[in-house]
Amino acid sequence: LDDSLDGFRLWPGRLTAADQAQLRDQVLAALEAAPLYRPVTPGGRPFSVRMSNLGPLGWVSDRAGYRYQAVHPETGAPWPPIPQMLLTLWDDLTGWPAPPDACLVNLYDADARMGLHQDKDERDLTAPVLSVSLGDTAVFRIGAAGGGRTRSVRLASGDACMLSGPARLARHGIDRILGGSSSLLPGGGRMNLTLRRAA
Ligand code: MD3
Ligand code: FE
Repeated sequence: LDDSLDGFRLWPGRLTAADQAQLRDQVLAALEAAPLYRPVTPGGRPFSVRMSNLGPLGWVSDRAGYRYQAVHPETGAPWPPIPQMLLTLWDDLTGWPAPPDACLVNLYDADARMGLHQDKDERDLTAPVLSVSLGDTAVFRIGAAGGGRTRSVRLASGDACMLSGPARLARHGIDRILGGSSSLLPGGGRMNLTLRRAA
């Protein structure tokens, strides 16, 4: 399209079926300690996506705004650790000299969406973001930070994508979930794991 999305890289099928199943099991176990919850926007509107976090810091949204914090907003407990598989994937794909300190877990049912937005709550906006998709395929939309045309990309189970350079501030969102496209997750749906440098 143009060079404003040059830092967008997609690795289709980066995780084997066995790795996807192992990662699913590890994250579902961690969610026992840090349950999925439904955040609200600063305006008070519930997200259609349910969320939790792994790692030293987690992204939260409530009436007070968007921020990173060290504890689960409902239990008050620290977030569980980021699975080693994801830390290794971060090293292998990003080459960034420091590990991620935040992993947002987004869980989409077949009706969930995420509107176009930019990720700007992190301290160092030059650090990449790495996303791993599990379960149902998503129709992902991405466009340049400055606006204009967007393009649609399917994110399927086991895909990884990295946003760096000019793409780090891209506008992006999830238009829809292709319900029933994967049987990886119990009860269906899609899980997205987003690794970041927050602090
Ligand atoms: C492009 N998540 O958590 S993942 C988010 O599928 C988020 O849950 C979506 O947008 C999801 O903020 C999209 C792909 C992704 C993640 C982070 C990005 C794309 C990005 C950061 C900057 C630009
Ligand atoms: Fe985002």
